[in-house]
Amino acid sequence: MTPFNQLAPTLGNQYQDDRVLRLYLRHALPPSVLATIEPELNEMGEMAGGPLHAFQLADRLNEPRHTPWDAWGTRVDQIEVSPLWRTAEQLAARSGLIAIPYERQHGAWSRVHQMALVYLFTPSTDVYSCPLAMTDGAARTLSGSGNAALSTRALPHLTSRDTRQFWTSGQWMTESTGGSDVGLSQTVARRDDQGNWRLHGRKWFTSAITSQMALTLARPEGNPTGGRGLALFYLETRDAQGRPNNILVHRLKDKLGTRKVPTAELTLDGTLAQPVMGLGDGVKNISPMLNITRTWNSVSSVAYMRRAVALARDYARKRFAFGSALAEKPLHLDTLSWMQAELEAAFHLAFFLVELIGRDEVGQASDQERDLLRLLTPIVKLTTAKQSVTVCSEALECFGGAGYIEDTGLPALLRDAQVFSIWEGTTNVLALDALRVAHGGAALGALQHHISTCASAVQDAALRDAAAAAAATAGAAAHWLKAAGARGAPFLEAGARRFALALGRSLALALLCRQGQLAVEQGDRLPLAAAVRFAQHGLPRIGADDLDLAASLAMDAA
Ligand code: MFK
Repeated sequence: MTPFNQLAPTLGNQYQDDRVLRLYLRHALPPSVLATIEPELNEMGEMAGGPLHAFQLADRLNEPRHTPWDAWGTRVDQIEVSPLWRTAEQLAARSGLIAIPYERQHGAWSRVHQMALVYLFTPSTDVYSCPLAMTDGAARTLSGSGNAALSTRALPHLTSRDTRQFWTSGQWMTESTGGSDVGLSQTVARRDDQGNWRLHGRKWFTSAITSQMALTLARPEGNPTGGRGLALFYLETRDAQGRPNNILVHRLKDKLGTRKVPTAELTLDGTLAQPVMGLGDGVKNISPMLNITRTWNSVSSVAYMRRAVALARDYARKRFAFGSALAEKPLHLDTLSWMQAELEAAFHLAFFLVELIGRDEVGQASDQERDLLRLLTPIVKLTTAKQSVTVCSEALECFGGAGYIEDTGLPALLRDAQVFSIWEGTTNVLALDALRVAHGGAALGALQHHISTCASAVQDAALRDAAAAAAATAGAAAHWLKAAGARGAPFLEAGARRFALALGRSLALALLCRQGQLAVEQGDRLPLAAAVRFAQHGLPRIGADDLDLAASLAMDAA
């Protein structure tokens, strides 16, 4: 008897096959913009589903290598990245993945143009999106810094399409005193005899160490403690001769996922650096970078969900069990439709954020939109990251045991997705950030207004209940904020995650409903199906807490 071999899942052109992306772009972009960028999307989609995906599978076991010394005892700290990463860097530069929003060929739509390409590129390049995110964040921070000398020096490299000129940037914030509580940083900045600033300290988690420059935080000697006493510094990792800038790489991190990303522990041992924007307020001054990298995180979270669903869907057609293909089994279809609804919701959240950034960058955002952008950056990051872990985990299960086997390439999806909720601000730290923004100003009102506007555009009967549920959930969250605020700070803090998720998921549903209405008018009922499905399972409740009881439960102490 011929032994049975299961057909592996395969991918087609990841732009052509992406109904959600294509429909969104058709509705969101002026037709002339879409016509101009579509060939690039098509080409990226072809690569991502074809040669790049094959390369990724072949490159699976390659990991970055650190060589501290050369044969003759000179400290070199050479880092060799995987062949896939070397190709990804070239492709990213040539495709303008950083350049596009700075060239601004399509005005406010340039961010959508960039992120649509990033969305296609990301799942086939093993988190090369990490250095790209930080590069974009550094470019954005420098271009808004008012520091002409540093901008003139670095921006042409960061935004270059020429692979020989292109630089990436690191974002070196994390120290062992606190990943989230950056104000605890111990790195000191001191002037040398020539009046140059030199940094002394240990950075505990620096991605990606192969970058040519980094933005980092250090405390000028004599400054007060906390985030305000830190200053934002620019450094180049090597001098003109290629020697390390008094940076000692101790080791690369042994991480659960993102295995291709060379993340280092290092000591700054008199590293030459320049202040970017004065000698204080470092946390505030680096926040433009954080907001850009958090947006990349959101888009990457969705991109991973998209890849997980694409593979699981293809497999459902190829895998036969109990007499039929998985694609003919009602329960398997129910699972896939739940995954697709989560993906579509996350997609619209992430691209709504991208649109807001694009408008802000060209000065077209209203005050209300700027408030929304500040509130939604943490909310969209934390919401989509959690969705990505859940959907990638479910996708592995769609393959049964094969999803747990390394050389299928599938486990890496889940391992990588797990980082999205951890780096760039954990769920709880971002929820507290969102809480502070919502508590202090007009942003929550702007969000509720936007959700109501989406809901009121809905006419289809099947969508009306879903849209009303979105508005009601956001209303309940706003009501909770008032009630918990009246009870005191611990009540607010305890509910912050549920509050942020309630807002994120109600906005996602409202956007799905709006998209569903537009599509229904053109005879397409799939976005409507996603909205209805998401409404059935997707809206969290938030109520009054008994904090003492919750604390006892948490610590299992009667
Ligand atoms: C796939 C692509 C993904 C990208 C890959 C990147 C890999 C890189 C790996 C990493 O670098 S991981 C490290 C990331 N670390 C973090 O994200 C830190 C998480 N912690 C926080 O975000 C904390 O909330 C924070 C450090 C900001 C708290 O610090 P502080 O010292 O308590 O600051 P505070 O008081 O919250 O804020 C100081 C000022 O900055 C305030 O303004 P004012 O001085 O005017 O009051 C804040 O409003 C402002 N601020 C803080 N966060 C902001 C912000 N402004 C705008 N946007 C923000 N996000």
